[in-house]
Amino acid sequence: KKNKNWFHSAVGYQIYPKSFKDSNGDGIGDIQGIIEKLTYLKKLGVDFIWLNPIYKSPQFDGGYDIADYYAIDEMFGSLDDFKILLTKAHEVGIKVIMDLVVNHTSDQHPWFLESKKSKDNPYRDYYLWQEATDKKMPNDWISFFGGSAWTYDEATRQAYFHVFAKEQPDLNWKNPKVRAEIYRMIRWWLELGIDGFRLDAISHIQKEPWDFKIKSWKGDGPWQPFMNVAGIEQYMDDLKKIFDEYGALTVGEASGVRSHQASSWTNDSGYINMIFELEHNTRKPNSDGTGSIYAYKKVIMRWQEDLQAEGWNALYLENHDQPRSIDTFGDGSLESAKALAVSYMLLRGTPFIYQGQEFGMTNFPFTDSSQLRAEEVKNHYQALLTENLSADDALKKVTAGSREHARTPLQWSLDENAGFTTGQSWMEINPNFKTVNSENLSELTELYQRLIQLRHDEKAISDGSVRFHFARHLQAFVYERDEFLIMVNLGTKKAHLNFDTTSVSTDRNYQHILGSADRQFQTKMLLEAWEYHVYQKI
Ligand code: ISL
Ligand code: CA
Repeated sequence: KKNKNWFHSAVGYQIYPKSFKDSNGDGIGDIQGIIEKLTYLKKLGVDFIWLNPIYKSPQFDGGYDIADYYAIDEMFGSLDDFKILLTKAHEVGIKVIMDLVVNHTSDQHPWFLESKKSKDNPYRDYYLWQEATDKKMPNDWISFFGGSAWTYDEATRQAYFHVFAKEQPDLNWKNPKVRAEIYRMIRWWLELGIDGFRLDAISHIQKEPWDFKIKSWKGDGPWQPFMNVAGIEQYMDDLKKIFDEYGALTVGEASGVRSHQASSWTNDSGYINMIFELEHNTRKPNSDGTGSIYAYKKVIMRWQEDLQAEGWNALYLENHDQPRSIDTFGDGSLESAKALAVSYMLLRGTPFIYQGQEFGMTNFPFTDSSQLRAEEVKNHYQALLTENLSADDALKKVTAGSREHARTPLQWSLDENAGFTTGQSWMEINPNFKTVNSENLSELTELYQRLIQLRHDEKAISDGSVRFHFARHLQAFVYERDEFLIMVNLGTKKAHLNFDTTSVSTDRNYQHILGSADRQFQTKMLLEAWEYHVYQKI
């Protein structure tokens, strides 16, 4: 009988299919490309892959604008290709989870095309329409991508609601027909044999009444009317029942679910298995796009502690919405990438590796706006130009901290086009691929392999407790997982650590499991830039 908590020792790998591997030379990554790389993934040791959306989509927002929930977009292949991927992945023991995007659809989805037709169309209430004029929207709420959360429709003289782009109208979850459609679709994919879902923007499906007044325009303030709003429980309960029926693996992207609330979302009776915190990267980026290690560390510690008694974290450094961690939290060096890997891979939770992170892919050196691909980034750039910023300054501003950095094609090898495609890549390949590629920087990959192995083999790492030390140190990240002691210097300044001041029992023997240098444990440690160690008490 399979262990319900198998994911405690598992590691996930996130694939952004468009940029993973192109199999047919059209310059766009595809399902057959993923199939080609299954041996690579198996060798890395990951237990499951999460695919960013591959459904039929106009691709206004990287596939997060779905026009048909039951079809694979042609650019990625066919449903048959997908079935082959499932079979072959399962053959080598890799599970497959898909993105579940049900807060909104594309404005090209047949439901919305119908809905737009008239006020009495049977699909009108699939979306959120309200009386408006071209000058006055139903309220002053704003969207995540900037501007009003409403778009006025001249033909029917009403406006529809969208928390993201106007090309992504929000579904009306209050409508039981909508829920029935979504639940049917979820079952359909689970019946097909997928192993679970990453729940996109799930905390936004419930909204406050339209007359709700936004109390603060700072921080998360503007999003309060649609972030984890009371009433979401009934929908999450429905979803949980379906997931449980199939034993589906579920990871929630649920911004607005605070660390102290996340345990009830992810404990044994919670809606989902695990949750991504979105705080470590939305908080604080410095003006040059780099992040602050201390802010990162504090967020991680709080989430670890708040979910310690019950609940489960999904751990990650990178995803398709964030720049590359080697440049945000590291200093671009291989050493920094290694230290970062050790800092999070052994925490309590299920770690995810984002494609290319395992061999140190970096941010892209943007020089021209023609290199931009994401529509909302292009729009932002145009808006800055109209505000009289120079082209250079506008480009700098929109690319600092931009998700575009994560979406450049994977750098497999020294071959032409980095081995990603034999054709013209849909997005420019990072010119550093001759040094940064999966063959050249296997040293970092080997470290990931060892860390994955530790998660698989050691009960203390998969299920043990976590305890932090030197909590107020600005850059040293030190924690115990039962008999394991992990210490990482996440910075270039030397870090002095005196373990006599901690509860770490220094009279025990420590075996050096891995490290950036060969160094025995001492009660006083001096860690050089990016130095890391893992010790095990014997
Ligand atoms: O923006 C947020 C918080 O500041 C998040 O709440 C938001 O839910 C998150 O950015 C959503 O991201 C996901 O959904 C988007 C898509 O563009 C992203 O790529 C995806 O990860 C819309 O579907
Ligand atoms: Ca292709």
